[in-house]
Amino acid sequence: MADIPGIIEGASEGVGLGHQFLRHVERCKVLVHLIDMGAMGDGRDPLADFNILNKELKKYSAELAGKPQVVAANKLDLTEARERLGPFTEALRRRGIRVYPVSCATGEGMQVLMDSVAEVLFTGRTDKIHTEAPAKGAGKRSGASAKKASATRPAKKASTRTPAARKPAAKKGAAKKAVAKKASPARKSAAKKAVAKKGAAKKAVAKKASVARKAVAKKTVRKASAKKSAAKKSGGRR
Ligand SMILES: Nc1nc2c(ncn2[C@@H]2O[C@H](COP(=O)(O)OP(=O)(O)OP(=O)(O)O)[C@@H](O)[C@H]2O)c(=O)[nH]1
Ligand SMILES: [Mg+2]
Repeated sequence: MADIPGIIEGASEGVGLGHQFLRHVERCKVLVHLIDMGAMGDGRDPLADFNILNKELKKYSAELAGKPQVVAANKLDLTEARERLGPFTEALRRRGIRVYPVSCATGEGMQVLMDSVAEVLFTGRTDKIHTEAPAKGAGKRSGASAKKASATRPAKKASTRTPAARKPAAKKGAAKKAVAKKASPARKSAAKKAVAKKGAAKKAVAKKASVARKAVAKKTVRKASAKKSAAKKSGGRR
């Protein structure tokens, strides 16, 4: 843990202590900005202080400026500090940054602040230090809540199971049936032809068989009559 002096405008150009002391926090995982809400005079304003702080931080190191930041609005025991809290909190809320109101003098808000710092430090989760910033052109719905809503929306894959998505499949089935219907008369006539062919062939075979049978019968009749006449001839000689 490192406590460093407040950064003032022009620190990157060497104003005041400069910004080289920032190297002491390069190994820190989380940055806690202690904003003086009661600072008076010289046009001091908490939001302006916060903006200068981040501008100088970025000028020193983008990596350092990209670390999780916890913003504590201090000196809330002072009336003027309390008056500034509303606009400051709202301005940062619009940027998706949560403000922790505290008073180092009274200890007010200190536990909540420390819990959030601990969560970022030990788990890496930053949800507690962010607010639901309004999404660009999304009306009243905030960015984070819009994200949540999209997370609850069913996945594309699931949407294909809706009745509307099922319609094309039903159409496909109907089309298949229509094709089958169209094809069936042709198929039927072909089958009829095949049956007729089979019948004709059977008839032809039967005809051949009957002709052959008749010929055999004729032959036997002829043979029998020849035998008879031969017997007659031999009987007359005796
Ligand atoms: N009323 C009030 N005064 C406070 C509070 N916290 C700090 N102070 C006073 O603010 C002045 C500055 O306090 P420091 O702790 O030196 O502030 P700092 O941010 O460390 O300042 P630098 O290290 O110079 O950047 C001191 O007089 C403190 O007593 C607070 O919560 N309420
Ligand atoms: Mg100090």
